[in-house]
Amino acid sequence: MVAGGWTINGVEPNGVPSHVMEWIQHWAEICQPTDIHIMDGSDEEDQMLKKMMVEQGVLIPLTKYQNCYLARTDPKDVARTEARTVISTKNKIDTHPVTDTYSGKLGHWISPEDLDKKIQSLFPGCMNGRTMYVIPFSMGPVGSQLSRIGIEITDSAYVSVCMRIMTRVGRQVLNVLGDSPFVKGVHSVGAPLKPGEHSALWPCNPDKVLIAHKPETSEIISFGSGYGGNSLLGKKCLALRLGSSIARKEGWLAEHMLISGVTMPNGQKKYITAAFPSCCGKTNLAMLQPKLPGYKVTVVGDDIAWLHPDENGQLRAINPENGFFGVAPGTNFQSNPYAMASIFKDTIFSNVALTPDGGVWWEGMGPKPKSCIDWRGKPWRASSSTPAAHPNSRFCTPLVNCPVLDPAWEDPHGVPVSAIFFGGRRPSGVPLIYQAISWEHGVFMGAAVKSEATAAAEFKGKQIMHDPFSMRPFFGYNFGDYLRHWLSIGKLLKNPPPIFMVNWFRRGHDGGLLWPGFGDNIRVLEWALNRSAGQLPASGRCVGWVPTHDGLDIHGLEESPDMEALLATPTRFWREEAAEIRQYFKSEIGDSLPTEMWRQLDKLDKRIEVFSDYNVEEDEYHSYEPIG
Ligand code: GTP
Ligand code: SPV
Ligand code: MN
Repeated sequence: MVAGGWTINGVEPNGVPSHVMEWIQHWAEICQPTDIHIMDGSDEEDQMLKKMMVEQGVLIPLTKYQNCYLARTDPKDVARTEARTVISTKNKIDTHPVTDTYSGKLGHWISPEDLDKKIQSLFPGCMNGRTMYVIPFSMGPVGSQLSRIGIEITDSAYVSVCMRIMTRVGRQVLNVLGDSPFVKGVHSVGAPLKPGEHSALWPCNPDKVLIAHKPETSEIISFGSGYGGNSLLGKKCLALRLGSSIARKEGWLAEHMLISGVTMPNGQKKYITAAFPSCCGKTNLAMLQPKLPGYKVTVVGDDIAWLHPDENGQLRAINPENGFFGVAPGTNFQSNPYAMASIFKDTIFSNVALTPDGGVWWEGMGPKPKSCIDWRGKPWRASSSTPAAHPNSRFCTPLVNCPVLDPAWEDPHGVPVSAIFFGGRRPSGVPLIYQAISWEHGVFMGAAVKSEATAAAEFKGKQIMHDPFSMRPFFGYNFGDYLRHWLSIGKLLKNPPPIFMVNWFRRGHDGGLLWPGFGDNIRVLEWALNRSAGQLPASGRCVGWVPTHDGLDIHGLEESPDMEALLATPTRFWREEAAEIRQYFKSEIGDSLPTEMWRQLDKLDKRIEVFSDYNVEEDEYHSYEPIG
């Protein structure tokens, strides 16, 4: 009934392993919550928590839909806070590839001593006046060899109900855990209450945010933010930051990737994975409705992939998650019909607009409502100059809602991977698609990914930033070692999957997008899968293999795309790009960079000169003016 004086759900915590109880008690003594609730994951519990939050005004029921709610965050707590996200290792070099000219761009390091000091200054009494929820969760199917168990302590009921969507939560997880170790996650919104004091609708502590990871002890400490990526600790914190570090030790990969099945008109099915930076199209590609006849795409995951080489040298992927935490703006019945078919039941929306009929709206969803309540809770009119929904507003939806969920989405052994994609938002210079010449070249391509900044993290403007492997915000260890690990995984694979780079975001002279994107991206996947099967010729260029001028099926497109502009590899652009990558490698990765990456860069330099007659589009680069 009690743990160190705390009532637990008012009942005996039967079946909670003693090492878990000791850990809960340890943190309860520090955080001083009013009471403790160990989540059982049941529907009744879910409804109880939602009802409570509705009464408190934290959740707004969306009467137009079934079991859907809206949460509005504090305007200062709308995205991941990369500058306050840290990795703590004994030695700095285990976190960040360069220590002498440390920039923190590839992982913010903090010493264990300094982290302890911060924790001691932030956590004592931080849950005063609040309930401490204890969430046992499994990343990956409960009981699978490839899954990992974590327990999150949090003082946010919102986090508890979202974790139940995004992960597998409940007593069955504790049963599987037994007396084994688990990943320990501690989260507080950092807003204790004095007796009689009322909580803000979205309690948080933006000035004191800290998202810390201790890979050496499998611990996560998160303070001050309730935003998804900062507070749902199974997702980026466990599945990517700690996950990548665990994966390195155990010989697999934890990646910021979607996983999808593509069934071709001949009935053959291939699985692909794709890494695009945050807010660059994973959810959309993962469940695309193909605009080419005879194709079908089914989704295994839209954000995170755990990739294991199996005993036959085949790369296999599982999605450790149980839900979608997807970007709302831009989602509509044309761009992503299967997302639209998924999100109007059992969903928690954050920072979207509320329509008068109890529904939601966001920019790019469809016709503007005449009026609504915007994401800040203020009246909004179609003539308003500010967006009604925050650009990083999201839907949090169970995977099982998706009508094109792949039948193997919970296969404990994972699905076989036939092709790997990288991509980003590149307004100029980077072709719609190209193929790496080798696994090593593909690893280089991943290392050199750049993309326009988006609203998913707190950055200003549309600067083009390095985001290697789309993992810059999520590396759990030294990026040089990460590259070495990728190179070594290639050696374990019998037929390493071909690696491609895609770019849906190239712009023409008028500043408009050259490629329709979304469902038409199947045309690009088709080319890649035919290349993987060795069934298509391609044109060798400086970047790698590029489709021949008629290589892509563009029949049936409303407007004929300018394929020459989409596939051009302007020499001048690539000279500057290669020089810039060299500079980046030198300053940000330094001596940690595997020599193979320098070799790949030298080869790129050579190819740029050999293929320099492909410079017809040279002035494209200079005429581009970023729009918006
Ligand atoms: P995270 O959840 O942040 O990791 O993002 P994500 O990679 O899953 O991005 P998502 O698919 O949610 O897309 C983000 C934004 O890009 C949305 O506004 C989409 O409408 C837009 N987008 C996605 N695919 C395409 C595309 O093919 N073309 C264009 N023009 N926009 C796209
Ligand atoms: C991303 O930013 O890449 C996301 C959203 O997928 S979050 O989980 O908040 O990181
Ligand atoms: Mn993501």
